Amino acid sequence: LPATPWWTRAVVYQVYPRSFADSTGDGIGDLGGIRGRLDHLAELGVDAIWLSPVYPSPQHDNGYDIKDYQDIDPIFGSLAEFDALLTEAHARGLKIVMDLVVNHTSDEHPWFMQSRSSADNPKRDWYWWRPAAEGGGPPNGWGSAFSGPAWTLDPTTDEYYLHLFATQQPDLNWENPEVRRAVYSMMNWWLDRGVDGFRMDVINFIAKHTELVSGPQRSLDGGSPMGPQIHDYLQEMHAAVFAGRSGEHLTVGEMPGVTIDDALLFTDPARAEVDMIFQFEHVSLDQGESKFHALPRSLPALKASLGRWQTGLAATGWNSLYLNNHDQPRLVSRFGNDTEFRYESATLWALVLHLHRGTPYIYQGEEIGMTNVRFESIDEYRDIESLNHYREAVAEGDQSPATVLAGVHAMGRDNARTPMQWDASAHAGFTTGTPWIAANPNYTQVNVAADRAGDRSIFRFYQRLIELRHTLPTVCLGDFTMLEPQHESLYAFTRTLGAETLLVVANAADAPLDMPLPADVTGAELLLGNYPASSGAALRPWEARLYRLA
Ligand code: TEU
Repeated sequence: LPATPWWTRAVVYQVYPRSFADSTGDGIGDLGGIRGRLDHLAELGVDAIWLSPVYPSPQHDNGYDIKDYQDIDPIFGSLAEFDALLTEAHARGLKIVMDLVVNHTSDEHPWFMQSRSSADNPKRDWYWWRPAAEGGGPPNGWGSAFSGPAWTLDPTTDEYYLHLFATQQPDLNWENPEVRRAVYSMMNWWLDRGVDGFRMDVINFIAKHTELVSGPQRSLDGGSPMGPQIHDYLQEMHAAVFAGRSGEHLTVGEMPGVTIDDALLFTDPARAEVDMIFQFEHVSLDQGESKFHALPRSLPALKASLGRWQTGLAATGWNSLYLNNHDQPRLVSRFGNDTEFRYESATLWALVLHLHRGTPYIYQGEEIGMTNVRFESIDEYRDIESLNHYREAVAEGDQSPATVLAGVHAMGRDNARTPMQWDASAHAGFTTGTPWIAANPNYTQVNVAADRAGDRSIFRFYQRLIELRHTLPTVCLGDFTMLEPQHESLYAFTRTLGAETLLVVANAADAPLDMPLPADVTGAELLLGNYPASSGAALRPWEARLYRLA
């Protein structure tokens, strides 16, 4: 067997600290809360934790707006508490991967406060400042991901600054080598402290298409502002931060809008850029004119997309595998049936995803089948993206407020951000205080304690999947072949390594599927399934099976 990096055999668990566990009673999750729940993660069996941002922040975007890269926000704890978390995690064999948010800072970061203070400040060029376009208005037509223009006029110097996200998230100018050096030195500081890698927020956006930055009015229109210098920056970062180290790190770049060809360049180990990326193709298929206009879902389209990425990165590079995270709706609500077949469809997608080739990511609560939430009023929502969208769309008046709210129900990011459901006690056992966002009312049924006590436990199913990855090289490295790509409800594929072939068959539908399986399973061993053992060919609603073929 080829010697492959540790992350080819690993499963990563994403913690969104604000919503995971509150140890102080202030209603906001914190590092103490995570420490108190490390056994949950160790028992699940994951190899690494990716922590969404815990740095000091005004929290306009729940920590993705950072004002100090080398400290911990007091709402989450302190550096001492972080060190304790790291030590305790490492003692359980869990690595900790930090979120690296360096496309932008908070507008309260001292760098930006200096930059905005005068046109000749030494840090002026650390951000994107431009005069108004000829005839007035923003320098170009780019829109912010959170509604409105991507440029804000700053009265101090009467120039605009660029922010691809919120007004409070000004973009750093990576063309300035001082910016790059400052970021690398901060990364080295965290690695020296013992962290095990970085998940890099919108890292492909750090390189801007300069022609568009200064150029004519042109909308971003869901396209990518990524400039060609991106590969130079990532190679430079690798050389300055990772090259001299042991290699036991993980780097995963979040990259909206990239293609398989881009991904091949980013993840080819010979190019020394990043280990893997989060791509967005499969989570964009059901988005219409905006992410809040959900389109009907198509299993053949989803299979075609995920299958293309499997094939595309088979010989070179590596995939990361996810169906939800803190920005996406809950997978069981989006791709499954979160009422009648919640257990079956949650485990079906777990089996399907974890048997693809790549590194699987579990988002907190996924391991117990947490669902989307439907708050009755927009006042119960907290996410800046959803709130801005609601305000703008209602003001435009093309849709009724109820229709706009329905879009938020289906696609809003708060679906993923309600408190982790630990047990049936008040606020799902997340806090003894008042949570910053209400718990999903279904916590009385859907919670860790109930799941683990039941005879159909989603948590135990994930445990088994992780165990399989840790023990069967074919799960990690086997070649992927999609079967029946056009079928409307059957998700089937094989994984082959040497003499061993694994078969996945899954019926992603509420109705049973009575057809011959796409491979001969005579004498095959059923390694895992989400229904009581059966030899029948018919697949029951949301039934999924994993066979080792004879
Ligand atoms: O997200 C980047 C991104 O492109 C989207 O997923 C975005 O969150 C939004 O949903 C677009 O519709 C990253 C972080 O994951 C996200 O939480 C941050 O808000 C964003 O960057 C800015 O830092």
